[in-house]
Amino acid sequence: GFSWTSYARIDQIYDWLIMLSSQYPRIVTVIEGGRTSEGRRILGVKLSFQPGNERRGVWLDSLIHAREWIAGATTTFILNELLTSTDPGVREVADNHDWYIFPVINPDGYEYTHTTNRLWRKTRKQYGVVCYGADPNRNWGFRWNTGGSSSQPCSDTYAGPNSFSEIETDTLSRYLRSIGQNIVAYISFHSYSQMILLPYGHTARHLDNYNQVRGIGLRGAQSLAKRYGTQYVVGNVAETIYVATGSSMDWVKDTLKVPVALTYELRDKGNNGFLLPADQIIPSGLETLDSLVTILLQTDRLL
Ligand code: 0X9
Ligand code: ZN
Repeated sequence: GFSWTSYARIDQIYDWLIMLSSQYPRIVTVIEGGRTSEGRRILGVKLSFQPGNERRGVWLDSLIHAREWIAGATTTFILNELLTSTDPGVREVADNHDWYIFPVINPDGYEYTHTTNRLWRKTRKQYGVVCYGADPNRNWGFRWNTGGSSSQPCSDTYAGPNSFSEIETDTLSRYLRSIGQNIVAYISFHSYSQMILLPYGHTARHLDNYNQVRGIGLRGAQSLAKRYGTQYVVGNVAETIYVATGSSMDWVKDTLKVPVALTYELRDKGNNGFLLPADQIIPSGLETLDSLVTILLQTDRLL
């Protein structure tokens, strides 16, 4: 069975998603959101607790960066809570939205971190003789390769030869376009640093509805800290960590005009880094869900 006491492999995660769709046939639908260069599917689920009644959509994704294992485990934890929790806040946000949840959007890279190189970050498409992979969070077509990315194929932040050169980002962006008009919150989970990051990555300027979304993010960070005292910093990508272009969040914010687009950098702050012990999956999941509930209640109020 599936548990949150260890990190699951890609096949276990996909089997679990398929199992959920048979256990909750009226609520859970398995979706193929895209494909990979090694021929895998990018599987996710759509949850609708009011089938037939369209609700505003919330998108969650993780493991665009292969080594950030806590991000995928947190996403599956939250998915499970949305289906099973009896907490009134969780139930309110669960029941009142349609959910698009993709725990592993770089499955080739994720499998490679289990078989060969625990610290692999990128996709697995071959570039030239010796290099593999582009950074799928530098490959999207908004301000592509204009800062904080590399043109060297062996670099960990290789932007790719052109935007959407990766099958993963190309196919997933098409799927996102197809449902985009319904999405009110796009949330991408990464690790590590304990931050809630806001668009954009190319400039430290506070664009679009920055002030509103920052207020929502701060409320989220407050809720998160209440459970165990874990501190998160909230702010624009370029001013809070570094300039970075071609991210999924920035493309979604600009192209789909999603009101709330956020990138979480989950636990920890470098003590374990990407190698976060599995006994932190459940605490990280609980505190992150606390913040997500607050963020979505605030988002609903904003619209
Ligand atoms: O560099 C990244 O892609 C993210 N940090 S990580 O350590 N997980 O690799 C931050 C992404 C920030 N998002 C934008 N550039 N919009
Ligand atoms: Zn990342």
